[in-house]
Amino acid sequence: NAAKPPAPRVAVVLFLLKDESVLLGRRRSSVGDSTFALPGGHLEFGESFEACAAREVKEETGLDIDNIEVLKVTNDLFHEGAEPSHYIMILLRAVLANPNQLPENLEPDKCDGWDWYEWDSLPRPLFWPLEKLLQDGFHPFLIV
Ligand code: 8DG
Ligand code: MG
Ligand code: MG
Repeated sequence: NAAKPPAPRVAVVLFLLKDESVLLGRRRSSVGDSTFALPGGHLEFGESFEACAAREVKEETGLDIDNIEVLKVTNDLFHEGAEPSHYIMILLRAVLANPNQLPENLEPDKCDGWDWYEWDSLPRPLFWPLEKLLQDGFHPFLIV
């Protein structure tokens, strides 16, 4: 059997908004290691974008979300891992179902910990696809 040729994958990435802040965690990964990134992960077979965002943020932080909306799609190539990877990125936003719920670091092998960061003073370095979106003027709070 020949090895499967590489194929694009679908990633679902969430801007979880609270007041003027977004939830970010520092990645532990061969791709984007030590950079600040959004919660998210891979779309599973048969899953909606909204269900995937809710599942990934629950698995990674324990948080429950509401008002889930798709904002944008990007197409990104990553060259920094052992093998190149290609992602179709679905960007969503949501708010906390319960504003008093606190994030937990449920996958400490993949993240140093989650916290809220004000949009106007985000930590650096950001994971580069996120930095690229910001450079392009993307603003998750202002989209109607
Ligand atoms: P899974 O096994 O739980 O499905 O996947 P994961 O381990 O949670 O995957 P991930 O690396 O968190 O997300 C999948 C891909 O999404 C990642 O390799 C690259 C892409 N991605 C971006 N920007 C961001 C971002 O800000 N956060 C996250 N988590 N992924 C992002 O391009
Ligand atoms: Mg995940
Ligand atoms: Mg993830």
